[in-house]
Amino acid sequence: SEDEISESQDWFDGRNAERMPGPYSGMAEGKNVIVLQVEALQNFVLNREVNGEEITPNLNRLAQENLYFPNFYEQTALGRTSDAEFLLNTSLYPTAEGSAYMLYAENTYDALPSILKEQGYGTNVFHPYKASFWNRYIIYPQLGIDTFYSDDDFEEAEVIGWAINDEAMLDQSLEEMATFTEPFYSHIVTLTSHHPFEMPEELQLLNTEGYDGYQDRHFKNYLQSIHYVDQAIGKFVDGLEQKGMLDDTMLVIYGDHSTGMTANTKAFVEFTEAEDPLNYFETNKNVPLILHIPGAEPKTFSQVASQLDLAPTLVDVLGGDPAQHHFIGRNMWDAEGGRATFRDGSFITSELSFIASSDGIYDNGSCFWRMTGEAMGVEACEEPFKEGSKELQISDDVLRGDLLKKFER
Ligand code: GP9
Repeated sequence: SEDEISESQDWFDGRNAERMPGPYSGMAEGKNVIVLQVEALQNFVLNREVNGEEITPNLNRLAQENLYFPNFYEQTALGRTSDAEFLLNTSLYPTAEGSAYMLYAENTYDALPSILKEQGYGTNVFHPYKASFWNRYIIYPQLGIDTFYSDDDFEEAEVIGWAINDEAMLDQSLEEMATFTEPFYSHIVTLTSHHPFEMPEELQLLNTEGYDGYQDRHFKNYLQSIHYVDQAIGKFVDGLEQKGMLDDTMLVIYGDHSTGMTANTKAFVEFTEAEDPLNYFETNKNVPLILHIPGAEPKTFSQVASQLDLAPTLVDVLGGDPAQHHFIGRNMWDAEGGRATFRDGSFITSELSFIASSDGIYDNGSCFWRMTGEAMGVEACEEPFKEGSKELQISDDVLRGDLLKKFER
């Protein structure tokens, strides 16, 4: 309706009026952009050892040598991997039912690839699976993706789980990228570390003694799988360096979503100290974000940020103006205001965590003071809850009404 259009437009105007250039504004202008979205990569494996060996030595090094957000959260819903892509590209929330990729594939979007295309970028996605899965081949053109390299576009290689292994996939993607006209935007969506994380014997290179019991097999498999993917990522980044491409590339690495391990996976709960509901909630939503911006000094950012914040933040670093677009997320350099709101209304800020009740009744949710883990009355969480709920509503209105087509540009 007309009312919805003007309400949403006003809301975006308000959000845009708050935007400020970040400390790396324009620093990667004209650089290539490679976004490595890693299947089921969670933050709890970084900087941790098993039997004295690092699980993710390459990601640990990359986090240390670049910009690292250890308090970064995933906001996917039923659309899983596709929701993470959607959050990255549009800075809108996933849908509560179904998935945006399936329900709104033909909408008009104000998406990162389209924006970069206007700045002269070639845009593409590498994902070695069926092009029709998650409706990708329908929505990608709407997001501004020129070329989609899907299963048939990769050469044969050993299949692990759903597709050719990440090492071969990354290798082939790199060879292809090296032929691209610059600047380019490449979104790589990995797949080897997909649930149930089973790896061939000869690629189980981590000593997981102590995690081999029947109940914990899942956790053990996950560690092996992520250890393998870490090695593949290390090789990919070395390859970028050897080809002289790393200095001309803004590289973004993050985990798409949680592992699906529940509070019943004993080894996981023990390893992450996620015994109580608050720790489990926070650990389960926490994925790493690593940004390589050529010339930026290494730094770790402790603020809360989320997948929704990627598009506005990247546009700013790449020399565009996020205030000219319709992003719900915020600039993640803002140390104070960070909030990760999840599809069910739960949220995490630097001070508070709110776990929404499954009956949807606000008062039945649980509000915690994060510093101490102390439970608070729900009133303490009301303000950030309302802000997040408003964002969810705006996002839903935009999708249902295909409003981005109707806004005055
Ligand atoms: C397959 C991949 C599946 O293309 O996206 O990942 P999922 O969505 O099941 O995590």
